[in-house]
Amino acid sequence: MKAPVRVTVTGPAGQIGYATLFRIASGAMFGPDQPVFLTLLERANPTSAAALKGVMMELSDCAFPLLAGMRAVQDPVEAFRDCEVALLIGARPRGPGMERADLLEANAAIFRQQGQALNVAASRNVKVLVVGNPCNTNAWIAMKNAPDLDPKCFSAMLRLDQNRAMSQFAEKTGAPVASIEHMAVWGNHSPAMVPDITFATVEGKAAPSLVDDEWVKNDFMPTVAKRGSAIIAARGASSAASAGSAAIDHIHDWFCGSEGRWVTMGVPSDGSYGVPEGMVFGFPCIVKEDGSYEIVKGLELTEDTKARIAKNVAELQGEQQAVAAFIPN
Ligand code: NAX
Repeated sequence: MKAPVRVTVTGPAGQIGYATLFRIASGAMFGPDQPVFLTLLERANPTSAAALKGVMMELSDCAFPLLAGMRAVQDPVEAFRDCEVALLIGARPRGPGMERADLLEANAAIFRQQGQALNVAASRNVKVLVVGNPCNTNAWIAMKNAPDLDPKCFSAMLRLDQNRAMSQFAEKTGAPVASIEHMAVWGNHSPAMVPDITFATVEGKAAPSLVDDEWVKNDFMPTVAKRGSAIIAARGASSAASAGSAAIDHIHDWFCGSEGRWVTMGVPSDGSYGVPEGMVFGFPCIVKEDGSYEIVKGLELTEDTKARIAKNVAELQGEQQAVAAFIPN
């Protein structure tokens, strides 16, 4: 039997936590022969603690053969001790009357503390996925506060946006989702994101040849970018199962390799495509079998995509300025 992978999940009592933990423990994230040990970090208040206790009772009741153990920990340093995979889902939601700047600052405080704790305690090869919004900037804050870890340990979740793009395109063309390759989503996990079919293929055929440009600009791109709001309007609650599923996909492919497929990850830029170095940005990536990844390079972007990427860079620079006080010199 392999040694268990040590996974830390924050916000485990929330709705995405609930949609993710059981699938991690069942083997969906690391495969059917890889045990896991779960460490769960919730907010220190009686309601959250009670809800987490219930989640742990249910995890226990599943008798998952791959769940080697679990524990709830309130101190971030202890929670990240030796962890190999960290899912940072817990975040402060926007409350009534809260301005965008207040939201950025409230989350900056959380992700600074968690970055510092990861820096001290996590495995030097830890794979960190930030789901909590604003996820690109939260991942950047955690990364900047963990100077002893390789910046490539940190990522933000844009996989849900890629999955949404693939399924919208599959629906339009009538092709199975599995036949779509090289779908990309560039930028920030915000309505400014850039779903991009330029390089995509469907059953080997060039995607742009299968649909008209007007549909791409006026239907496909806004539908993908605003899907989160459409889910809230329909369900009365934000995406949870699909977000959890995307987190499983993201870590699965980062941990096991993407077998040559493009996967969209929010990762620190290496300066490619005019994105400032270090900015956490959605790029198409290929992950090798050893878990190292590369941004796909040398793509000929359309002028429209370049302009939209520049808009995302400006948006993220604005977010970075708003949280500058949380970044060490
Ligand atoms: P919930 O409010 O249901 O759950 C959040 C949980 O995090 C709560 O249990 C809360 O107590 C806990 N928490 C808050 N601060 C914490 C801290 N400092 N340490 C540990 N736990 C903490 O939200 P949920 O629907 O699960 O969403 C979680 C986050 O994911 C939100 O920020 C949400 O905006 C974001 N999302 C990101 C997506 C993405 O694609 N990147 C898509 C889905 C989702 O919108």
